Amino acid sequence: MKPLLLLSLLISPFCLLAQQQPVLKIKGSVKTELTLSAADLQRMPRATATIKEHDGKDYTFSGVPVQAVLEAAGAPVGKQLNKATLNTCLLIRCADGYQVAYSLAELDSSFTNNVAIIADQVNGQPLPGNRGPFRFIMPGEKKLARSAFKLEELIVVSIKE
Ligand SMILES: Nc1nc2c(c(=O)[nH]1)N[C@H]1C(S)=C(S)[C@@H](COP(=O)(O)O)O[C@H]1N2
Ligand SMILES: [Mo]
Repeated sequence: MKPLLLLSLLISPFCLLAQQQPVLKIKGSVKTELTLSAADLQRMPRATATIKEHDGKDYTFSGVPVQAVLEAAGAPVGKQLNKATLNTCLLIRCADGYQVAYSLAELDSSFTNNVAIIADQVNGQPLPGNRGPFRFIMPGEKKLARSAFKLEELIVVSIKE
């Protein structure tokens, strides 16, 4: 076999790995860990959320309600968020190392009218590369700091002192 052919055969699995589609992982204290691709998110329930960015303009994001993702993973939602489970938190980890936390009650429609979403579009377009492919959008906050972009992992953590 020619050395060049042999080399390309050897490295092709690694090229395939490098080309893999971006995914969002939901892990930690869940019944079922999930790895969601952009296509998976398109098939789930959808919602919109509008936030004002630092340029002072409103931007309407669309994506999947965070609660729907948590429910799909078997994390406590709705009536399951009770005295026994209200210490459950969501840690968000981003590709640039940024991390922020919410308590699950902040993300649940039985506690708040602010519907947080995993956004994959803004004003009808895919998120720009330096902000995508997925961004956590939390409407109704005075600061944008918890609307984390470049999402990689949502980790459900039950905290107790
Ligand atoms: N992944 C990631 N998301 C992030 C940040 C970050 O550094 N990394 N910064 C946060 C902060 S502090 C703000 S104010 C908003 C808006 O960031 P911008 O000022 O770059 O528009 O994004 C939030 N999301
Ligand atoms: Mo910020």
